[in-house]
Amino acid sequence: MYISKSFIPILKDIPSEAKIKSHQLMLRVGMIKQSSAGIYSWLPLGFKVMKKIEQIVREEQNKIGAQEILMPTIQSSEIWKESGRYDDYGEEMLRIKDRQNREMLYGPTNEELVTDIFRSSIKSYKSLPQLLYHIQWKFRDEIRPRFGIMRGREFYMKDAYSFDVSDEEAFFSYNKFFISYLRTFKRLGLTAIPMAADTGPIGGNLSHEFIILAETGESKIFTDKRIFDVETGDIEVEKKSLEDLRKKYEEFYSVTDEKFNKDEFEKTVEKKNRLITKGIEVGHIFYFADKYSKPMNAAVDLPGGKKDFVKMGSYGIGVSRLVGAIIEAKFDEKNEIMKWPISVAPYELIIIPMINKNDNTALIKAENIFYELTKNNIDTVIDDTDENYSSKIKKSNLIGAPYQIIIGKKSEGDLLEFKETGKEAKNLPLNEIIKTIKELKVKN
Ligand code: 5CA
Repeated sequence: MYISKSFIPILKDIPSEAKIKSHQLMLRVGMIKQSSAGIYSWLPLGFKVMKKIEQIVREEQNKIGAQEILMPTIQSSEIWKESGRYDDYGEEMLRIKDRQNREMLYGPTNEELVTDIFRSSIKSYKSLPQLLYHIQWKFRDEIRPRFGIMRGREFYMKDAYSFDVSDEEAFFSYNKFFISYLRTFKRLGLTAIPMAADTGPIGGNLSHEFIILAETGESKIFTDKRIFDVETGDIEVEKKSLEDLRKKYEEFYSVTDEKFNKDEFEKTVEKKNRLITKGIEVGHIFYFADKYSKPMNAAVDLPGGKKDFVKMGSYGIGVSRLVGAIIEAKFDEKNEIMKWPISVAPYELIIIPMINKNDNTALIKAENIFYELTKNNIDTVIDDTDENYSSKIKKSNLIGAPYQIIIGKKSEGDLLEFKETGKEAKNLPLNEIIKTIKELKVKN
């Protein structure tokens, strides 16, 4: 793949409508294009990053035994009337009428739809637990869409749902998602802190938001700094160790503003450990027992012959929001260097041949290297434009490939000029470069 043929519409200046660095960078390197308020097209660079994030989210869901399904974006109003949320949801729900005049809606979340799927097939406790998830576009007619894809109207979400026979089993499911979220965000190069949260329109009484610190975040948080030092370690997915892990976090006061209580904060957290700051909510989990299963009559047979409504929870990750959240966490605005974690970088490496008009030796060398790297599954692009060295490096820093190979005077014979973005260059043979990158990828 060549930069000259890629659809990467880079802008010279920072677009004035963008107020935060993730929105600025995403517009500047052409990751997205606004289509209407809070609704975006994803261009190749942005789409690649989002798909890599999605895949990590998927792998971590699969690891705890969640099963992937795909539910539609358009839903019938009938099930929402059954749960009682059709009116409650208010103006945020985009309501549509089909040609038969039937009331439909563009799904803002899927508790009703998944409960309907569940109740049509699962009748016995023997089939529980069921953990189902989907990764799908959602629509919420947000009153104030802003900050680009951070608060969009149409956005991409991983949404999971758990069905259990008892509260105890349901907490086990809740804790499985809790640990899987910590692992997911770690693989994305983020430190996300679980914080006790309000349940809002989803309902229930147990809920955590997963927040990453950022001045531009929309969530105000009140926390005991020591929560940042909690070690997750290699936790087994079994009841006791998951419970212990959640307790380790819950030892420290850590809440969003809806749950904040000044007296409690000051009583439980020593002054030196208090942190009041802002953050971005990248995930949110809820336990709401039979809030939906009861009105929608989703019950299973129990061992003694009785029947009971299943106990449910739901678990969301903002996949499209994460693209912006990673930029907020990793973009060095002053030096204009984007440091994507290798796990989600749009390209893992950019080859920068310094091209002379009448001599294509550097380009041919670049193509040979490209071939070798691609054979080793290293996601690579060649900057074949005729720009000068500094403008190519500048572009590469904005796109944010973690590594560069520069083919110019300093790459001689078998030794190549190899640079980790923002650091000093080294001279290394290609097999060493491949080894370095592969090792880093395994760690991720
Ligand atoms: N079904 C429940 C639990 S999964 C649910 O919808 N939860 S939520 O409302 O908290 O959304 C889940 C995640 O989606 C949030 O943590 C956030 O990361 C993301 N999200 C929510 N609204 C938006 C939005 N308007 N734009 C971008 N991402 C959003």
